[in-house]
Amino acid sequence: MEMKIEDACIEIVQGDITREQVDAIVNAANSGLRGGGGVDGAIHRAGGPAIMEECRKLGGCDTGDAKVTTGGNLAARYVIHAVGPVYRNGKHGEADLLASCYRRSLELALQHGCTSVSFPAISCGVYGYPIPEAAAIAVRTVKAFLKSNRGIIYVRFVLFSEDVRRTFEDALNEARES
Ligand code: AR6
Repeated sequence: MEMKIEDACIEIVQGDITREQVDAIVNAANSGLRGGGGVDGAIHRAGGPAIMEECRKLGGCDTGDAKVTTGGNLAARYVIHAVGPVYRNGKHGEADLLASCYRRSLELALQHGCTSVSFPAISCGVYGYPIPEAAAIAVRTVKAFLKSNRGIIYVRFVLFSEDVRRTFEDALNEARES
């Protein structure tokens, strides 16, 4: 499924983000940039040790922020490591922090000359964010960014499971009307 925004396009697909042929893929990292399970583990496994070598020099990353490394052996030139919030009850600034992850990732992608970026469902695994809320924030934030910035022409949400993919599609449909 896709949606056009100015000269750009948001696309939702189901798949493995490590296989994306885009300028940058976004990782759902932790604040130590130490690697872990989920999509983080998959990206480090597929991209090889060069990614962790750079991560070690970055001194961690605040929640809601992002940092860039090489893509190592991946087809993507860069990995943008974004640190999503751990979901508690929604009253600890989680929505703002999650939106900030998407915005900061796109800002960094622009600064590095990327025109295409793929995102996973940040915070939707181990960090426990309710998927419908996370999907609405993700889609809304990316749409707003593409409306007010030129340069990135292709943003893909690459969702691992069918239910998460469907939930992101629902959020994209809702965002068409707003
Ligand atoms: N491609 C696309 N999506 C994936 C892939 C993949 N290869 N593998 C998993 N997902 P999570 P978080 C989905 O837990 O909630 C790590 O240990 C997964 O199904 O990876 O932000 C980090 O080091 C889910 O929908 O990230 C942190 O400590 C989504 O990616 C912590 O987990 C995100 O799930 C971050 O937790």
